[in-house]
Amino acid sequence: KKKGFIFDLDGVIVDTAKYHYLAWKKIADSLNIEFTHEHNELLKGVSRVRSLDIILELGDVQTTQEQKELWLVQKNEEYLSYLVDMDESEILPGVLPVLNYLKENKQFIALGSASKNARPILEKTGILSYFDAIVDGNDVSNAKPDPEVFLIAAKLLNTSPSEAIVFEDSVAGVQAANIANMTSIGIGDDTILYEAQHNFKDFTFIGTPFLSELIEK
Ligand code: B16
Ligand code: MG
Repeated sequence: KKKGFIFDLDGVIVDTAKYHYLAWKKIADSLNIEFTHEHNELLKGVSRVRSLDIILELGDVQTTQEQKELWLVQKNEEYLSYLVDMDESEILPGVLPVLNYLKENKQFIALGSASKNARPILEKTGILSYFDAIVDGNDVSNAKPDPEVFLIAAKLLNTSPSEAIVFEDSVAGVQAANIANMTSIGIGDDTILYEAQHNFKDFTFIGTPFLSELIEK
């Protein structure tokens, strides 16, 4: 059988959250807003624009649209500077074997990410060619938990939502997959991602029997 496997990017394929954090931290520091790693959890899977709003809310800062645009550009430039040296060593453990298994078994593979920088990250890490479709922050207007990103991905893969499987590390992403009527697989802490149908701490815990069962189901 041919299923559609949809991967989130940050927190699933690569740990870019640490770079997002450093870049936002610079903006927050300049505004004297306290911004911790715990606060950073609130930004996972959330769009760039919404992330800035969350940080400004933390500091109770009100500002103009023009100023926000400047900070958004500044943040992204800082973020991109951390991606310059990115290579395949940043792919999270267990991801490549799963991608290879799915390819060998002729499954469809898509990316479903909120990031507008998804394509260069896939290129730099050398895995762009695995993906039959890429849906990212440039293609969607509604953020997760809205299922838009995954529905577009399934459509591009020519699979119905019930034949699609989503790997997600964020609560909003798991909810989006569930709303879309797709199989949701949480990657990370199962006490946080308890809404997912299946959960694994990371991809090294996903064996081929589990994958073949998903394919045959
Ligand atoms: P960018 P994902 C998301 O990626 C990140 O989790 C989130 O923290 C970030 O704000 C968002 O991408 C937008 O990223 O600024 O590069 O457009 O988890 O949906 O792959
Ligand atoms: Mg994510």
